[in-house]
Amino acid sequence: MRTQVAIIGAGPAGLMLGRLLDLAGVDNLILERRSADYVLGRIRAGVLEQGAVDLMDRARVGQRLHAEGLVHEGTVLSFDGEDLRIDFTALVGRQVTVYGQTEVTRDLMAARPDRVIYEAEDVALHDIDGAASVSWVQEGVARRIDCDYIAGCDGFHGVSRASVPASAIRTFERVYPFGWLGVLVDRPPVSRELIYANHERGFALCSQRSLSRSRYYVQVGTTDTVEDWSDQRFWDELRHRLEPTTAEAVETGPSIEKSIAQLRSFVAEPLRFGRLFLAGDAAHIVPPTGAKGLNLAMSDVDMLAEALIGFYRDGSTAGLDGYSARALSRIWKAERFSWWMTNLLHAFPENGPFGRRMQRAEFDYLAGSRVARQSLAENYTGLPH
Ligand code: FAS
Ligand code: PHB
Repeated sequence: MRTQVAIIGAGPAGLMLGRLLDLAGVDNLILERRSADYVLGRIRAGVLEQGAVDLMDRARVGQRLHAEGLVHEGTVLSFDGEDLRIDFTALVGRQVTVYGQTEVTRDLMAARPDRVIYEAEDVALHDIDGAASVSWVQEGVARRIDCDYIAGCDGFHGVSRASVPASAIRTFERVYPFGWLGVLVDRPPVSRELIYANHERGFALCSQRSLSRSRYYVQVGTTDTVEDWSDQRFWDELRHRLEPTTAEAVETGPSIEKSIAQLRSFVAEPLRFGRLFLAGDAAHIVPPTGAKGLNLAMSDVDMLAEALIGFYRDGSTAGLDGYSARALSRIWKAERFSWWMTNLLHAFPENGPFGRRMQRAEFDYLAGSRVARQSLAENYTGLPH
């Protein structure tokens, strides 16, 4: 068997890349180790930048997004119960759209029913510097496909980055001393817009998936487990951390999903190794505070698709040769913003009273400076692809 591009991973990055290549007539095959249901069952991101919305439209899968997505013109930062609204429209003339990653994945899955192999076991990359190929096991049968290029879209724990010799790759990492406990509940959101709260007990986030389904998070310790957190304990802690009238207005209910994500910042350099390219979480991780993870995966794939299509359309390798530097330039700016938002909004007891005063001063500066709020709005709504 042979294809032009073998894509490893059927998360948002892999599926979007496959879709864009399909539309441009570039043959590709996606290999996913999990089942489609398993991939859809992972509850993750919730906010799309305009660049990601535009990419969904270019991929001709944006119909449901425009019908069901919620356009948000701003967000609220709350510091010890004091709220500050960041008005995206007034500050930068852009908005974000609340539309769950699960729905993005569902829309992309529906667009390419056949060229994804799910439950592909033991995926392995071969000869990434020469005659590249990928092998896997499917229903007990060993299979292999030759390809021109491999796109590693298999997330942080995938096989692609792990296939690169340690001497050829450099990584940068910051692991945060806390995690996010997330709860999904079928109750109306407490507010029209998202609320990011910094309380001395810890961070909290009020988000949403629709007008009848909400997503809430609280900062927890790195050793906490889901079992440590009954629904009642979660709702009590969330309310402690919100401005009192907001806390009172939270509609609680039984959690339909509850999970803990550890927070880290991570970047691998470079993003190309011969015929292998890395995109999405395979290349980088951001703490979800700035809602950048999914959006970065989309901008990586936007650039990689343009480079691959350019090669097959007119034989130019310029896009492929420039992909790593171009993607990393945007990745590092998103890493910075996500790191900055995380430091602004979480409790860092190890930083002591001085550290808390620095957070208060940052919040007061935002409250008093339109320019500071413009910078936050420019980054949150997304820098250009
Ligand atoms: P993904 O991890 O989504 O997809 C990679 C795919 O590759 C998976 O389906 C996996 O099964 C497959 N795979 C892995 N190894 C393989 C192998 N060896 N062979 C074949 N396939 C393989 N971002 C936000 O913006 N907001 C959030 O709130 C948020 N919450 C998150 C919570 C968690 C627990 C995690 C892990 C991430 C969260 N993110 C969040 C980030 C997340 O949305 C990612 O940025 C996004 O899923 C990136 O998409 P992909 O790069 O496609 O990687
Ligand atoms: C979410 O709804 O899951 C979400 C929203 C904004 C973030 C992180 C997560 O910054």
